[in-house]
Amino acid sequence: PRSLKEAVEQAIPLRRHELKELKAYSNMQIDSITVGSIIGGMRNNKSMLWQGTTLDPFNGIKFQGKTIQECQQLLPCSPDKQSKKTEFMPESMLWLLMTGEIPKKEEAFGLMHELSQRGKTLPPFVEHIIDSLPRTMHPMTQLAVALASLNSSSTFCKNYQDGVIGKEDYWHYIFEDALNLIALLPQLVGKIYSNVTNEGMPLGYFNPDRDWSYNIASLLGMTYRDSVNKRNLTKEQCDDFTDLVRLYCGIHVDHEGGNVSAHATHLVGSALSDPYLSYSAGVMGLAGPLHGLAAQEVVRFLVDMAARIDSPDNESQVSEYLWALLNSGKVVPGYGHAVLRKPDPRFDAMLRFVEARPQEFQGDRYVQLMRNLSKYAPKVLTEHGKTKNPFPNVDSASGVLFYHYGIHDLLFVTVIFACSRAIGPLTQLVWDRILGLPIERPKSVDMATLRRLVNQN
Ligand code: AMX
Repeated sequence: PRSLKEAVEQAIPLRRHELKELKAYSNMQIDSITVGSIIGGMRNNKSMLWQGTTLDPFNGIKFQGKTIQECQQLLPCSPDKQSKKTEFMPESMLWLLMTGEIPKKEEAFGLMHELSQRGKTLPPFVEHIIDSLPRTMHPMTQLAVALASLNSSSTFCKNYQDGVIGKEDYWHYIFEDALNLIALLPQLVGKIYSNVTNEGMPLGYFNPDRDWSYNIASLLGMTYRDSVNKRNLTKEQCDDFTDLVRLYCGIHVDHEGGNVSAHATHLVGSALSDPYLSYSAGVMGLAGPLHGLAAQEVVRFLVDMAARIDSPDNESQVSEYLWALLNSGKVVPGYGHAVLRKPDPRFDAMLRFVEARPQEFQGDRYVQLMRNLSKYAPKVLTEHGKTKNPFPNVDSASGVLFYHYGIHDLLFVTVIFACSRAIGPLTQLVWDRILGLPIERPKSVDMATLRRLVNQN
């Protein structure tokens, strides 16, 4: 079977040719910029090239033109899931995003083995750095520090400094670094998690024969065979947890290019900072409460609300809680979106995971509350009248499912998000260099200029 790199190489001539054709139209206007966009977070500006995913306000995300459900039907699952086809491997999604093609089963398995070989051991200096960080430091900060420190092992950085590579070839080294970074995430996350929650004692083992998500689950201590399994989960629950990681990490990879983590990675990478530095910047952005940290905030909010209401079915108490939150000037975490105007299909995919396991989740009042909230909260938010989208977003469901299986350190939910989000922006970074995209440098204007432009019109 082809390696991922061979498949990317096959895809290059066509894409480079398409870009060359587009360059002929460089002066053609396709969009206009409004004052509202300049002072309103650049909403709706079409100003970035992004290949892997597109986002429609009403239909949500498509991965190389495929919906989540199509991906679930088409993308290969891990080798241990062949009899019971469930969640696809994020490795298969990485292949799809990088190449635009659905990988053959053997190609996806080959990539799985390649990643586990690349990610078997954490460089000792990185372990050392993580060990030296205060255990109370937010795990997202620890992850960003660890990723940035890996810059000293960047093959791109080394070869660029040695002056031995030409622009056309940058991508080979960016590809190497990107794959190594993705491969090391299970070990990085496991190390940080065991430091934060288990006094540095490992909670599980890295199994080089298993897939990337299995190793994330294992190092979080949640697999039956390779982990400490402190919570005494049954084998079925452990397997379900691994499937949850596969599903979650498979669909959180990317959300077109303008979101903070993707855009930050792309922007920093445009200065030819290597993938470790670039994605470290992406992780810093993901750690904001209006972006990825909402995943953690949602669980806090559900746990707090559940303690103050009689039952998850009590709509009037839930609404009262939401109004108190809104009246205190806070946002309802897990609701609203900068682009989407319908419930997030990724939220629906997480709900389908719950619905496929009724016995497991029927007694969990937080999960019940999460489901009911998706019916109650849109009414309150609509009446409140501010948000353009009163529906649940991706972060509404995910954290509470991890919480269900025993990830009670809420700060960690966003770190699992960061594992997944590496895949989309790093894929784009490889393509940025294949296509030779330049350093990003939008023009800013001051208020006086803006006022002058307004008066001229
Ligand atoms: N609760 C209360 N108010 C909300 C709201 C929510 N969930 N979502 C939006 N609003 C408010 C905004 O704060 C804004 O108020 P303002 O005019 O006083 O500043 C107004 O509604 C209009 O905002 P908008 O155009 O609908 O949204 P936006 O593009 O400015 O922001 C987002 C989008 C996601 C930051 C916002 O909906 C929000 O803060 N949601 C809660 C946090 C959250 O769930 N974030 C995760 C998003 C997904 C992700 O990136 N992981």
